[in-house]
Amino acid sequence: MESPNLEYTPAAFARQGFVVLRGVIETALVRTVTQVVKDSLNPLVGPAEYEADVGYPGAPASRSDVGGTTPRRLLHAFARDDSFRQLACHPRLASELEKLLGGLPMLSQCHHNCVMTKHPGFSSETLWHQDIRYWSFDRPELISAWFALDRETPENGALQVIPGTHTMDFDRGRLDRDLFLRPELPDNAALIQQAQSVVLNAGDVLLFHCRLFHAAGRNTLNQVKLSPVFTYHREDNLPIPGTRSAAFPSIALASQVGRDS
Ligand SMILES: O=C(O)CCC(=O)C(=O)O
Repeated sequence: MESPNLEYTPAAFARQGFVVLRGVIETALVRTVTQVVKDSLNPLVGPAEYEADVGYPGAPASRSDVGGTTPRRLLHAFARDDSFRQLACHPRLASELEKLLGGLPMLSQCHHNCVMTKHPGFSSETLWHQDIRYWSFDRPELISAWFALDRETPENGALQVIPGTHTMDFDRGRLDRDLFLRPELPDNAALIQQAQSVVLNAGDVLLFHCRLFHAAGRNTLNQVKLSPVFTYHREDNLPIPGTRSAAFPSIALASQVGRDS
């Protein structure tokens, strides 16, 4: 796996399905969010999802097993604290999203809207998938923002991506029961060979398309990795009524400008 070309341009996003905005989140905000997350882990402030709940490779088999209460995601991040709202509605991010989506960005409170907490010892592996597989919108045109609060590398389970897969069509047979890529199929194996690990530093933001295949390994280091993640759609790309994607209202980023200043 090589390091990707991380230069940011809208053309690079259209081609690769991801880009990294380098160093856009101020150090003070990174520190504040990190502290809020750490305070929310011990004691745990719910709602949270546990490693044992997802059943991914490497996860404890149940909540009563050793490591079974390891949190995997702190849910409903946007409503938790002003610092998350500052992160999710960061003006630089808002302006880049507006360019990439081609219109006013809205934050979905139904998807991601969480802090991924990858703990040493009990974190699990996430297999190759497209986020859109369980989401229901008018069009599959959403972008997620993955915020690095510290360095993210393959050793602590950084995200891996397969460039260009957001524009490809996949027959149902290439995916397993849970809509993960079947790595044993030669076509899929060839695609996975092209994967890149996205190395991030504190303050970087990875933007990736909801159809981009991505995966992540376990955290093999001795420090927890904390990564807030939010998802955005254009104001005219709406969740389908009655689906999980419509369970909570989306937030217009423009409505949040200046709110915390
Ligand atoms: O294991 C990870 O950090 C990746 C999580 C992920 O890709 C997802 O939740 O969609």
